[in-house]
Amino acid sequence: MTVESQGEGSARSDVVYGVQGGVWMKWVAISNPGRVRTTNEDGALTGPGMFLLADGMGGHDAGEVASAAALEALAEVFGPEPEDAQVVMEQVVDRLRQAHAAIEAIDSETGKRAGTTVTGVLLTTYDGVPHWLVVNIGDSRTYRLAEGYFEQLTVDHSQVQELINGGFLSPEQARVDPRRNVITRALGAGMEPDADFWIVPAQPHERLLVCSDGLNGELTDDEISAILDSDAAIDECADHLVESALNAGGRDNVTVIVVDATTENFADNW
Ligand SMILES: [Mn+2]
Repeated sequence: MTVESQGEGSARSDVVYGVQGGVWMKWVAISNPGRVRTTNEDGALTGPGMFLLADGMGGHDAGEVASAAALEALAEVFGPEPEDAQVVMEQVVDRLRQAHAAIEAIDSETGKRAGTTVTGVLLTTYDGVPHWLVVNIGDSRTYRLAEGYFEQLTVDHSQVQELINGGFLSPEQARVDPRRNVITRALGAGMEPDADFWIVPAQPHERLLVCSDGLNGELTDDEISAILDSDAAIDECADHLVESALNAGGRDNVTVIVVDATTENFADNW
């Protein structure tokens, strides 16, 4: 398990390979502070069958502590083999509640309340078959590209998402709306710590992207999809995504985890 370094600088993992529960995976994570912020409050946690990201808020003495606390709590869920999705979900709910209480107790020098989003996937089984347990609280995102079809697996907890649901904004308008950074759920920050979950079957070949809003705030879904849906290897894709977000302004910390996963033996396919 690796928690990518947070704080001042940029962090980039090597491409890592792993296999768990009949799913072969390779992944890479990059976390960049962006071009405006002096600190990086995002964090990433990766290991075979666990790809999670947290985007902290509240300033450097609060946000990075909050995102790290959430990821450290969730790291304890990780086991050597995938477990039943329902069991894992209950463990994640417990860990998120504990992290929420710890984050609410953080005493920030800035006076801003500490908080963090969390999103990503954990490999589980459902009816004995590999499934991804997708988790989200806040406005970080998990996307999937499979069979040429690109989709956001999560739904943001944000004010603009509620306006989209009500038909008042299009996703394109929401991306530039001044209210776009207002989130409605988080760990800490005096908010409700209720995460949403989805259980989706692992595909024969799929590419997953877990990202903070520093990516999708700068790039449209079409732009993200075009970069992911290429013959490029995951490390090239991850570099391209982060560079594109920086070139578009880099106004927030940008973190991406890109995963290729297959239920077929990669010795034959990769
Ligand atoms: Mn952010």
